[in-house]
Parts: sequence; structure tokens; C-alpha cells
Amino acid sequence: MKKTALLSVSDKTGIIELAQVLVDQGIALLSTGGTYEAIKAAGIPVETVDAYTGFPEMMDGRVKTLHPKVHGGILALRDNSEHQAAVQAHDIRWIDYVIVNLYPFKETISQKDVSLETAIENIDIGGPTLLRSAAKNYRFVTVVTDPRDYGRLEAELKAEGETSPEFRAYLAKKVFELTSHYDTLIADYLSQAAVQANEADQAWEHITLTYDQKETLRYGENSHQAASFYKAVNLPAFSIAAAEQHHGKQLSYNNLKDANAALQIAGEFDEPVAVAVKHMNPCGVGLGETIEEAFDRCYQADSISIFGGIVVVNRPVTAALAETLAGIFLEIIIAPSFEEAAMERLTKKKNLRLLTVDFNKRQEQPKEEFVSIPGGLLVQDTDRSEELPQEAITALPDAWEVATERAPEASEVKAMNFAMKIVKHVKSNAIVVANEYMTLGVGAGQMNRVGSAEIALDQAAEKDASLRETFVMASDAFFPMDDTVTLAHERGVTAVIQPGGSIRDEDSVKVCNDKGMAMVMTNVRHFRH
Ligand code: 93A
Repeated sequence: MKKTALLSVSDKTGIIELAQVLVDQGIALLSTGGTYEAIKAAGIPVETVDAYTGFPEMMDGRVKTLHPKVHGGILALRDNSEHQAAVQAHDIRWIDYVIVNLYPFKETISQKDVSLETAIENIDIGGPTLLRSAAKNYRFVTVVTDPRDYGRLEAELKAEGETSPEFRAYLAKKVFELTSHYDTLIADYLSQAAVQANEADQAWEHITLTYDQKETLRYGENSHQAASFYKAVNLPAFSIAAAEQHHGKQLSYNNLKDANAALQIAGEFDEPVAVAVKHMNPCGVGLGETIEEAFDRCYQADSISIFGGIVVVNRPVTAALAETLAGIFLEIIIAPSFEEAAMERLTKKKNLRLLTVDFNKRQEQPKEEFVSIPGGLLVQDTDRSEELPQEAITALPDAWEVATERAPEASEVKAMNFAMKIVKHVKSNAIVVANEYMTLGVGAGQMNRVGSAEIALDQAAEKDASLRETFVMASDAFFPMDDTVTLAHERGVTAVIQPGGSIRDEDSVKVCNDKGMAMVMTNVRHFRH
């Protein structure tokens, strides 16, 4: 019984060579339009699927191989007499080799401005069907979808005249990995399309996520933990995964998390901002008329913790800024760009990593975020409460409620707005004390709020008194007792911003009123656990 191979490939790499090997093994070839043309042009005998089925390719190629004479020939169990009889009765050929790779859906949607129609036309239906039929019947059928497996197929055919059961099983597993990934990609793309059309369902009944391995990391959080970095196929422009690295060694697992945290904070601001991050929390954030001034304030905010940290600025790094940055031990600098002289100066530092991110696309961030726990995946909307740009803060934002007799002054309102943009990125319990241009202290991740406040206020106390003429305290969540505002008053804080909502709010408000402090409640909590 002459064996038959069906070849239908979009990626025609190595297909001619493989076709020749198959023919040399006495295997007859069947092929679809484009693949047929390529094989025939190489002078290798091949027949069209049309000629075999008696049906033409139709509907712009949407129907090429979807025929019982094709699928019967693949799916029939060779050791089942009823199947054998059906093969006989319907003049079906045994198709023992299926060589198929799919329409390039991923490559298509990765191009710029692809229309939904083009994307849909690149959803392969017949190809996955061939692959799945062949993979289901891997006891008898060899299915190859990855040109990198052609070599082993050739080697086994040349050595034994047939493939080994182990190889066929491996190839079948590979098919289902591929087809499930392929379908996930389509579902992911269509759900994005639905998001654009505002039809996204918030129920998240099933999640389809497609990530490709970007790189293997040297290790995870610690050197005994293996780790890897996966990049979303639908990559958001404003993300560390989309950042371009210009200098320095590979980012580590911890670097990636810290760099992400820093980028998120910088993404809150339109005006020149510099952010320094250590262990996922900001140690200094500064605003300025210029990026140099912003960085000076960021540095002054905490000139100790920044050591070995990550700095993000949202303006091009100038030669002057580069000179300052070069004098500090930093792991990573991220910016929209580096001026030539800045690049030259900073690339002298072998271990410093330099990255660029497109800040013009800072709205292009994912709507959702994911955290894994053993056996589960938590999904939530990102914390996207929009504070106003600093320059737009002329009066109290409508959403804020003044809880005290005294309303905050203009400079306090600006400082509050600034501090709120930062406190939501700080691990809870989070306290940020700040003036309108820079953080003066950050208390993060303590198990009680007054503990975080103490840390932040201790840092503030070390700052020059001129920076503390007006300074505020922002809290990510309400004050359960009046101890935190009492402490704030003792350390010179003039105004407080917090979500409110404690049954003891009145106690904190009373302290503020007694001491002449202003307090604003936002009604929006910013836990970050
Ligand atoms: O349009 S399809 O979904 N309908 C089919 O019946 C079909 N059969 C094979 N796509 C189909 N294919 C795909 O055509 C294969 O997966 C392969 O990627 C491509 C090869 O087409 P050609 O040989 O014309 O270049």
C-alpha cells in the first residue's frame, strides 16, 4: 500500500528538501495550492488535494482540505476492520504523514494597524483541523508542524523507513500545545477587539492570556530560584516588557519588578518628574521645572536609599543630568531618551542598565493586573483613580471633601495631590509625607499605620526646615484611631489627606481641628498589598 503525505504549509522553510526525502522514501505527495506550486516548481512529483477529493479549493481558500477523503484518510484506525472497509468503500487513501503549519495569525496581528477583517482572514481553520486529526491518530500518523522537526523526521525515515512511536507521540503533544496556544491567541485578540468596542464582559469567566517567553532570567528573587520572563503577545506600549535596553547586562527578576513599580509612578505625571525606587517602593519622587531640578529633589528626598536603586525620569536625559546620575550607584535608569552626550557618559558605567520607554504612550497600560497564588490567579482592574495634573490643581478637586474647619491652602492642595499620586503605589500600610515638589518621607509595608507614619515622619524630620514649611501627610487608607494625626501634628505636618471611612474618623478630625490642621477625605482607598 503506497503511503501518502499531505503537505500544506504557510511557512515554506525546508519544505522542498523534505518533499524530496519523502518521495525518495516512496511516499506520494498531496498538497494545497501554494505548497503544491512550490513543490511542483522544484520538479518533485505532487498531486493537488483538489484532484484527490474531486472538490476545488473554494471561497478564497477558506475550504481547501476540509473533506472526508482527507480526514478519513488521516483518522482511520489502521487496525480496525470497519475503518478499513470504509476506506475501501469511499476510495480513501491512507494519509500517514501530515506536514502542516498554520496561517501566521500572530505575525499578522503584530503588524501595525491591522484591520479586524485581515486578522480574521488569518485565522486558520483547515490547518488546525488537519493537525488535530493527525495528532489524535498519532499511533499511526506522523504529524509535523515545526520545521525544526523535519531533520529528525528525515533521519528516522532514512534509518528505519518509518517513524518511531516515541517521535509520533512527541509530535502529537506538540500539535495540541500549538493549536491551544493558537486558539488562545485568537480569543485574546478578539477579547481586545471587544474591549475596543466596549463589549468587554467584566465577568472574567475564562481568562485567555498569551505570553511568549522573552528570556530566561539568571535566577528569581534569590539565586536558588529558577526564573523566566514572559512577554504579553498583546504588549502594552507603556511597560517594562516593551522597554528597549541600550546598555548593561540583562535585567534580573527583582529589577523587572522594581523597574515596573518605578515606571508606574512616573506614569502618573505630565510635568518633569524623577522617581527613585527600592524594593518596589518609591524612596524619592521629585517634580521640577526641569528634569535636572526634578532629579535633585528626588535625590534630596532620600539620598541614602537611592543607592543601588532604579531611577525613572519622564524627560530626555541631558548631559547635565547624566553627569549627576553617573555620580550615584544606580542599577537602572529609564527615560524617554538619552541625549548623545548623556549616553556616552553613562555607557562608561559597565553595570548600569539604560532603558527607554515611550512616554507618549503612557495611557497604553493594561486595564487589568494578575497575581498568582498557589492554585489560583487573582485578577483585578488596575488602580486607575485619576488625580489631576499638578498644574491643573488651582482649587480643591470636586471629589475631595474637606473634613475640618480649616480648608487646605493652595500649596497644601498641590502637595496633597502630589502625595496621593504616590501613596497608591506604596505597599500598605502606606504613608507619604511631602511638600508640593518632593516626597519628604515614605513609610511602607508596616503592619500598623502609625508605624508607617513614624518611619515617614522620621525621614521628614531630617530634611531642611525650609522644605517643611508646608507639608502634608497622605495615607492610603483611613485612620483607625487618632494616634497617626496626633503624631503628624507633633512633627509639624500642616494638612492630611486620606480616604476616610473609619468609625473613628471623628476622633482624627477633632485632633486636626484642635491643632489647626486641614484634613481632606477622598473616599477612595488605595491599598496595595
Ligand atoms: O483557509 S483554511 O482554514 N481552510 C482549509 O481548508 C485549509 N487547509 C489548509 N486554511 C487551510 N489550510 C492552510 O493553508 C494550512 O494550515 C497552511 O497554513 C496553508 C497552506 O496553503 P497553501 O498551500 O495554499 O500555501
